[in-house]
Amino acid sequence: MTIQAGRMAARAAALAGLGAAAVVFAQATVAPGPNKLKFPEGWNQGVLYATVDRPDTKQYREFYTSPEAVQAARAGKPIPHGTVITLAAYAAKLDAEGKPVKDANGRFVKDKLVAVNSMLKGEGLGADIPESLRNGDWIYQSFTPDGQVNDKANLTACYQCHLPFAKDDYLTNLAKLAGRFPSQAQAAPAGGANEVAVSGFAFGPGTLKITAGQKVTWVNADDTPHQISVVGSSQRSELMLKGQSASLQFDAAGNIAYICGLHPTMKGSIEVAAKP
Ligand code: HEC
Ligand SMILES: [Cu+2]
Repeated sequence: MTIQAGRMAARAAALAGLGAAAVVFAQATVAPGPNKLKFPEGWNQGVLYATVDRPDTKQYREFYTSPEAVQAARAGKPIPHGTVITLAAYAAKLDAEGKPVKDANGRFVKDKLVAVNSMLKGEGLGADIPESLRNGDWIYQSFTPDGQVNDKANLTACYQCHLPFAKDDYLTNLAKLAGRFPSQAQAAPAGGANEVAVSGFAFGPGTLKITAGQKVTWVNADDTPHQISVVGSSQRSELMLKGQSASLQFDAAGNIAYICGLHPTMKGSIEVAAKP
């Protein structure tokens, strides 16, 4: 295999891992390397408005932005042009067994900074982005902890993954920026029939048994959004923010494998029995 072919195969594999959404937009790409989003010096002096534990990648993440962006979101106004939002990804501190250590509140403890991922909103910035990937006026960049552009980052994937959040100005956590997240109490799954809890980046139960024609409802208890994406099919649920639920109906008997459209390492299945 030539180097070029090898690279393309690796890229195809990386895209495939993203699930069905990625496949639809696989033609258009965004060139890696430097762009108009420069390293946001002093990013950690902005407003820390959210943190997320990521059991799937054993990371702890912090979201930072400007006070102006927070004010706008709280007032229900559009995020102002010139806003940079930065996601700092840290390795989570691990115990002797390699499991993330938890603090008194049950949250991950941060270890080394591994990446600084930013998005910038600016008048007309989206013009450089292929239309099928465009996230309004936003552009994305990934930096190493020392502030260098990460040339290996798959910037196309940034646009693909954030695209479904278009109605929230492409932010996965606009609700959190606006300070209107549902309380923990509302997020608890009701435990009804054919219900799957999404909690700690896992599906419970991992395998659910239903009868053809029935609906399955997922309830997200995590701080981070999730989405159900059926493997080998275009069937996907709505995005679920914390406390939200989404349903899918399965009409044919068989074994259904599904993943989270945003976190493809999250896997679950449904055994659909034929109607008696
Ligand atoms: C696999 C899907 C996926 C990809 C690829 C992705 N993101 Fe995200 N992004 C998310 C999710 C989900 C969150 C919410 C936090 C979390 O779960 O880690 C998020 C959060 C963010 C945030 C915080 C603001 C917000 O509310 O959304 C920034 C900034 C961000 N991502 C930048 C990037 C950049 C830059 C890239 C590309 C280098 C990228 N993302 C690639 C899914 C993705
Ligand atoms: Cu998920």
